[in-house]
Amino acid sequence: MASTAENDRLPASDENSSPNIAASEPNDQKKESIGDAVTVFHDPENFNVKHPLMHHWTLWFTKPPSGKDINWNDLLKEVVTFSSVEEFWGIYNNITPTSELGLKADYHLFKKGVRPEWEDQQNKHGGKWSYSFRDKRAVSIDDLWLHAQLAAIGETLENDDDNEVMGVVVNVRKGLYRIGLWTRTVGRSIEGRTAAKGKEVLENIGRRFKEVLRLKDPEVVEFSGHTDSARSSAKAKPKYTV
Ligand code: MGP
Repeated sequence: MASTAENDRLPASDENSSPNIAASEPNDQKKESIGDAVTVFHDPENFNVKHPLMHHWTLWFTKPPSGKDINWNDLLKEVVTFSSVEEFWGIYNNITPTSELGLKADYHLFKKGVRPEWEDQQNKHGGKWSYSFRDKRAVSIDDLWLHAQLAAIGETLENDDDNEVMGVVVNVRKGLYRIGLWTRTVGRSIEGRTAAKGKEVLENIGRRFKEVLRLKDPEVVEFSGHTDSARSSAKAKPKYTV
């Protein structure tokens, strides 16, 4: 595990895992209702059965730059990889909340094996949905970032065969927090999928993301391709909106 600690709470250690689920006392009725599945109720004393996630996920951190000429890639640090619900909560409960990070810091939660960079082989044809929360004091950024992470690891942002979601990101900037969702494609036609279907898949993901961020209808979530972001920073015209 790489050390990126900005303070003692980052990164987390596995011993601190404190599952928040199924925390109530076990009883026979519960044992019956869960049938043969191996769950925490089978070992209530040690409480050590883990609930696997569909994918392994890696948390990354972008350190705020200390000087002007620091390369973006040098600031990006891998923190920890996990693959169960319990490990997620253990990490979540022991890292610095977004609201306490310095300006220019980011958290990135990506599928294991994907670097949270445009250049990664699995990102280079992709893009991101994103929304900027401009009233920093009014927004519960820690809750929203938690919801975004739970939606990603719980696989509720896309349908089973979409294979689009790469990860989620939160940026702390002067005057705004931004939460993004990176996708593998920009909705073009790929094998077995027309361009129209690709666009529909991406827009459905965008709509689910908008719900996760608790945004109202008039608030607009924008999608841009990474090549446009790389070329023209934040000024690129969005490709889709929901
Ligand atoms: P940003 O963090 O996505 O947006 O990119 P921010 O901070 O709101 O700034 P702005 O540029 O949109 O106004 C900030 C800068 O970090 C980019 O301009 C790039 O120089 C660099 N950067 C960000 N990302 C995600 C990448 C990346 O994936 N690869 C590389 N090489 N640089 C990146």
